[in-house]
Amino acid sequence: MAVQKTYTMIKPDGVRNGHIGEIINRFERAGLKIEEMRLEMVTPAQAKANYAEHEGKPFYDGLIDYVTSGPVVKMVVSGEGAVAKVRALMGSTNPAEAAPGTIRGDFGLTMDENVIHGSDSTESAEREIGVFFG
Ligand code: IDP
Ligand code: MG
Repeated sequence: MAVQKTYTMIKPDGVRNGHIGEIINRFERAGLKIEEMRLEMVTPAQAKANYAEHEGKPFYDGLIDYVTSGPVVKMVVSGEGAVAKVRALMGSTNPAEAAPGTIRGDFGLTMDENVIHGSDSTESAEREIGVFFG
């Protein structure tokens, strides 16, 4: 497995509910390195670019409203197999189904407020790093 970079973002509920430190701690404990980090809003253009694959789905408008509703923490992290490692630390999309010990399992509230985003492939990671840090 090669060293990879991935894009990950603590969503507005994760920031609002005070989980920034715990999440970064979990990344560092897992051997991931924080390469870039910004606490700021997601612009509407960034939200639409990041979630283009979901356009037209019933939850799309709510998702864009939610992810632009408050500050987030945008990060690029690197490490061996970083894409899959971040996804494993995140847990399943639906917090009700996410395993205990995962970020969504421990802090997730609902499908809409599920604490964290992480790129799902190296291709997505490259695209999303460009969207948020390009
Ligand atoms: P992922 O974040 O685990 O990659 P995706 O299926 O790519 O999951 O969905 C992107 C985001 O859209 C989810 O994290 C969640 O916030 C939201 N979402 C996905 N499916 C639903 C749904 O059925 N209802 C409400 N929100 C959803
Ligand atoms: Mg996804």
